[in-house]
Amino acid sequence: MNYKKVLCIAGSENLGCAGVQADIKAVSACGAFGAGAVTCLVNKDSIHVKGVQPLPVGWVVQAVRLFLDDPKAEAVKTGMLFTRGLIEALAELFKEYPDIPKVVDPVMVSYGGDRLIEWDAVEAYRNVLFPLATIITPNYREACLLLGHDFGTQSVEDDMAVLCRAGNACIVKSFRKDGKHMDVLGLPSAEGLRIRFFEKDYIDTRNVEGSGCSFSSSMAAYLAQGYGLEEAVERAEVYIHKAIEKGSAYTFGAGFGPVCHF
Ligand code: PXL
Repeated sequence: MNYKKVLCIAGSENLGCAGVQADIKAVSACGAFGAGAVTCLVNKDSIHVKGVQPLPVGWVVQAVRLFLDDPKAEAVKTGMLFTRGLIEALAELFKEYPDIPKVVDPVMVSYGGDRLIEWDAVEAYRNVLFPLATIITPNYREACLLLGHDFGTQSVEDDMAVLCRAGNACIVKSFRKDGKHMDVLGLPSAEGLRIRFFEKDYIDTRNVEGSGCSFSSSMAAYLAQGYGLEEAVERAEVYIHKAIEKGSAYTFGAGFGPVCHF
């Protein structure tokens, strides 16, 4: 038998709510084999990030290359990359592996509002990594940072076209409009960009730390198992909704707690 392997390239987060810890739990819960190439070490409590130690770019690139050459991955997911140097180096590396589906979660801010990226790296995402991504998964705040204006105030369709400009699909998470909560999916096709809205019942909980990490990782797990992109997105939507619902029953520290992965 063969494992369906997902390589998660992401930060390590000491509480186990977000980052590579969350990624591997989500991948496991969704039926695939989760591996982690750690990009940086994050120290935080349940509210704030207290410190970030990036690992050397060459070290991270070596970890990724070793996995992609042997044992090889059926899908890759990127999370917190933090520096422009790492984003550029990974983009160069990914060009050698064009056939592996790549979920790029452009992690920029934590739920507590702390910065998880160096500002000059936002540009690098747009210029070099998005063109190589199968799908990008910004949350609402990250979509605004990528666009340079508030997402969806003028035209959702126009903003999605910008976010999908490099040929990648995109799902913007947690967009609120007219009292509704939704994720907005843009799927490029020969007939143009197709937009889908996933409307959601709002779950009133602070246990959403790492929900973005877990969502993108679950999508990568489904892609690794051979589901098409749209079905992988649909399954990831169901998974994360259940994980947030279950997680809402728990208490975890004073601030933002985890989703319940299993
Ligand atoms: O949830 C965003 C996130 C992603 N990756 C790492 C993090 C966090 C939030 O704190 O620490 C490593």
